[in-house]
Amino acid sequence: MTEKSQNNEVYPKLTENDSEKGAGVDEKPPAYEKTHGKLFGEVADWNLVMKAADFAARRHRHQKRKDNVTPYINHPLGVAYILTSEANVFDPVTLASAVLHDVVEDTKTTLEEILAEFGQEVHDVVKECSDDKTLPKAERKQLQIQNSGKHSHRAKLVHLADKLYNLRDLERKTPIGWDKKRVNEYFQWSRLVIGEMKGTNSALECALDDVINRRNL
Ligand SMILES: [Mn+2]
Repeated sequence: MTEKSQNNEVYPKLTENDSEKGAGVDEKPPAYEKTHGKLFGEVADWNLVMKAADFAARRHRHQKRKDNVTPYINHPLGVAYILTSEANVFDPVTLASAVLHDVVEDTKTTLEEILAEFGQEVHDVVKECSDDKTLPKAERKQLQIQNSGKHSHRAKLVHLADKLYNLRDLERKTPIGWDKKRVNEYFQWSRLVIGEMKGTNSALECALDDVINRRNL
């Protein structure tokens, strides 16, 4: 097989005539960009979200949810699925951030790693969604109420979907060691945090209202 025909198989849209502009494999003629530009974009988007899912699965691999049985990764994947299936959110940065939203808070993963692997935009959203675990729990909870209203739109979407997933979980099953009072307090605190993010996404906010109203606080 000649070198030229190999090139032609790898780049079928490139002309076979080397004397024409853009015939070399290292150059992409404008026509090639135009035909495949969108596909490249979608492929890159899918790859970002899948890479985030793979990364989160690896980092959360030893963790379980509060029932000590369910794998932790069910939660971030479920949060991302709430965004696509209920909130109509398909922005890849938001979805990748949703899948990664607990890796800094709950594993040894650093924000520097998120920046290096996923870029500035995902880094910024994950940062906004991560509590500072060096602070006492009561202070962290208070800070969520104070800060959630100042978050970016993407961080608010992730935060609302996270709360929706957690409240539905609590509604379904009381975690080990929790009594009714503690569950009710979690609902009340969540209602305050959510209240700071009104006007972000009506589907998420309606679903959150439903689950909170069912609780009869
Ligand atoms: Mn979470």
